[in-house]
Amino acid sequence: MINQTLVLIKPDGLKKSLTGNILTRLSETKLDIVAAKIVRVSRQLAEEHYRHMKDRPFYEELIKYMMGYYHKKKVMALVYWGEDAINKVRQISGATNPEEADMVSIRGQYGRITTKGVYENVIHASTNESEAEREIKLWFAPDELIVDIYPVKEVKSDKLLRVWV
Ligand code: 3AN
Repeated sequence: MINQTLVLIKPDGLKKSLTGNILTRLSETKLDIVAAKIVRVSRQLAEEHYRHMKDRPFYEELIKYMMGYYHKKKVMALVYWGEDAINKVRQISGATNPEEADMVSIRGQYGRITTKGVYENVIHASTNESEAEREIKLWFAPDELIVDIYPVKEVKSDKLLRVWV
């Protein structure tokens, strides 16, 4: 079944100069990249992304981690599309806990647990179709994807827009 998934290279992945390595590992899946950008993560975006983790004891640390506590406060967001994309990317990403992840998975290779107990696991990958839809719509506007994955509508707006001069 063809589907799509949100991938985030988290701030530790960017800080450690792992972007190329992670994209190379992901290219083993032979999936298509249909959207990509660098994002500075606001608290609001981090909280919305991890809203299902709100009751967990490490929630505050998790939010700070996603916003970036190194000087490189950025995340790379991508959408991968193709046959069984969600499972293929989850598989190559490895388990949530980088110490338990398969050692040749992305998290197994590059992740760590800090002395504070934060799982710095370098990558996020959507878990299922409904989460993928929620997350892709949260991180990307329709025009930032090169394919129409979900239905869109056109709205007239007098919103202030920033344009190039
Ligand atoms: P996954 O990212 O593998 O889907 P989730 O959704 O259970 O896993 O967890 C979201 C994020 O919360 C993880 N990527 C990780 O950064 C962090 N996390 C999960 N469990 C723990 C934990 N026990 N201790 C610290 N951080 C955790």
